[in-house]
Amino acid sequence: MAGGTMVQTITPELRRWIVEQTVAGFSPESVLDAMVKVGWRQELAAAALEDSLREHRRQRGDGRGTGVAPVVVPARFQAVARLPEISLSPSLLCLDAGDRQVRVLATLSLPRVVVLGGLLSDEECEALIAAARPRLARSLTVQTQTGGEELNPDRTSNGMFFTRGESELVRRIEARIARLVNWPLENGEGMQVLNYPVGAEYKPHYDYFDPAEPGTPTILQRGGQRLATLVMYLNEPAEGGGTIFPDVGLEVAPQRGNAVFFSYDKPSPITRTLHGGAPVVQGEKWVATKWLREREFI
Ligand code: PD2
Ligand code: ZN
Repeated sequence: MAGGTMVQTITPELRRWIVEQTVAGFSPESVLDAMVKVGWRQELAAAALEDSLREHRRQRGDGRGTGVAPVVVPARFQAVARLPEISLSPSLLCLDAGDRQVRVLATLSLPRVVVLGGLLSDEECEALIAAARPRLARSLTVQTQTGGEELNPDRTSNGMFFTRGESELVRRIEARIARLVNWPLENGEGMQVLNYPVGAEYKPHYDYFDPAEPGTPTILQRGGQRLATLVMYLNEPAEGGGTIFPDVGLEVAPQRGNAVFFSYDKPSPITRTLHGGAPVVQGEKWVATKWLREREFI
């Protein structure tokens, strides 16, 4: 099978193989997985699978009694039609975020990452910390088994959530973000503030909700999948505390007022958006995170 930039064609041999695997009892999902592992682009693999099985059913009559189940493309292979994105033209140097000019410090295409300079002023960073500090509690993460919340040993920070639009400061920052990432303000979760003391970290994880987890359908009722994340640095730890993307060896420095944006068009590791907060070695770290959903987050 072809991989990389080679043209990938659906040969009669491939069709036969797909049908054989399926008749042998392998699920459509495992057949897709096998194809993706040897280099097939997932969209093409899904199309080949669907097409081959449709043709097989047609040849066998109405499809009844052939042992071939209808193909449903798994959620984690389905890319969304539209994503939050930062428009990088006409100038990389200066993005118009409405009430503020923001700089682009670096971009990466896979994973899609944009590092931003000067998204927040020093005063805004201080004000966010001051408003969050009295409301901090040990961070919980969404429990994908049930859709509830739980203490997570991989996340040793303290955190809180602002409600969307809860103060003038929060509204101002939310409007700036919505404009910058071209995404409706209503599709954003309330901003989360995290505080990491010395030794605290956030082990590598994905921010999307795993479609295979039983609690995910419940979580998705509130606005659908997460599609993008914006982590804003509110202070500067004296040592450590970068945001890391282990799949690509990228580390973003936690510089006050700067931010890292990344997006994921499907809930799959294929997006390469595995990321974490490196341990704080000296000092403390404060960040604000904005997650962007498919639809209005209620
Ligand atoms: O604080 C960070 O650098 C960080 C790293 C990974 C934050 C998040 N994830 C998050 O809030 O999702
Ligand atoms: Zn994260």
